[in-house]
Amino acid sequence: FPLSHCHGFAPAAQRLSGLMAKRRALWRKGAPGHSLLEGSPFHAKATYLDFQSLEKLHHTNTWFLQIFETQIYHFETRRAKTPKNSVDDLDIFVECEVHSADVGILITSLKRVAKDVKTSREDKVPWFPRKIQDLDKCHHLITKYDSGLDHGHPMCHISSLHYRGDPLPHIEYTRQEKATWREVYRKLRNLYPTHACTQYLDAFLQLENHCVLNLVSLPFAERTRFQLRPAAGLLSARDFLASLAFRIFQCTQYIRHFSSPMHSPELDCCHELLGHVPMLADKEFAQFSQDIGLASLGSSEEEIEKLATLYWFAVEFGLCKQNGLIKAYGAGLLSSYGELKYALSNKPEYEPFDPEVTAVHPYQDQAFQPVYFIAENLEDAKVKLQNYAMKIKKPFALHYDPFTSSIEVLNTP
Ligand code: HBI
Ligand code: FE
Repeated sequence: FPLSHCHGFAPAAQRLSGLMAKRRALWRKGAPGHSLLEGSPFHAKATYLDFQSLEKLHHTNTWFLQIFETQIYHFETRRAKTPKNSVDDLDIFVECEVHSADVGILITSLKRVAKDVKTSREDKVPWFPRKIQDLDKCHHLITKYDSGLDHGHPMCHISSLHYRGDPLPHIEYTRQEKATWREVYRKLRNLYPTHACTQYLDAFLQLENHCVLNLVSLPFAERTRFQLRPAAGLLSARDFLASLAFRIFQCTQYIRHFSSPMHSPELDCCHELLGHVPMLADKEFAQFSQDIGLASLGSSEEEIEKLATLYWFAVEFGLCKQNGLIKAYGAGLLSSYGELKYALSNKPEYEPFDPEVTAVHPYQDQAFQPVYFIAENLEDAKVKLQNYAMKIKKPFALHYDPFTSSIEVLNTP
């Protein structure tokens, strides 16, 4: 993959296309196995991929186009040469141009579908946003809008890409969608006094008093200055966590399908507004969320995975002690009637929130969690997370400047 935008570097770009022509010729001669080309200063790479079947080829092809808005210059396949492969195995050769910010994600995603991907890039620090405007590049979706969906499907409402400063997409919810929201809201609201933590209740009541769960910026401005930004769906963990570093929460706007108001396979704005928003208006919790975000910047894939797991067990499914009782602060619980009741019943297992342990605990996204992690209180969770984050190895230190909403990088090598 000859990657990166070549900002005005024509001679180097030519050199690169020369290299690619050679690489292509070699490939046509049937060079075996995998190979890699690193073309500094563009981190250009060429790699041969062996895929199991045509199905994967099809999947990969559309996947490239959708996720990376990729410009593909060349796409060529051949039957795999290795004798042990079945007749269906293919080698694929792709030349494409991707923004350098996307290279790391591209490689990680390739590793999910290809047998063997070699790259020297992992040793380097992955790209991360330094200014709030850079979040315009943090929009990689994991779930994709499928154009085959019928027009009544909630995801048909998704806004296309949003850029900082754009007006918020205005959504005219249908009567059916409003009815869904009302049902979810009423049912859950009954549980909050007994099941939600005080921080949640406090912010929830303030939001209700403003009578505007769709105009949430007001209490936010007074409390934590968290901002919501429209997102088209489930984003990559790296992108999603990076925005938290800037106190920005990427928020979906569509509402779950009316056929199952109490359960949604995808995240939707019932989950965001009833689960996340009130908690983001709490000072300690806002700092906790931002700290996970800051810890993710420039971190390895492995570390991102752990932070995403911490996010899962704390921000989505966290419980905390309060006046001798256990209460919920996780958004996944506070937006799910069934699981909120279950989590505070005597059925699940409880363990104390300890980032080292919690970050590597396997989690469940298809059913109720078999185990929940309990924080002593939100401040304690925040301090424990800060200690955990300090141990993540990075060749630099980061500092967030709230006045300019930007990241200062210290001791860059
Ligand atoms: N994307 N839009 C969006 N909303 C989330 O809550 C979200 C996400 N991507 C990943 C994610 N949450 C978590 O599961 C962690 O991986 C960070
Ligand atoms: Fe969530």
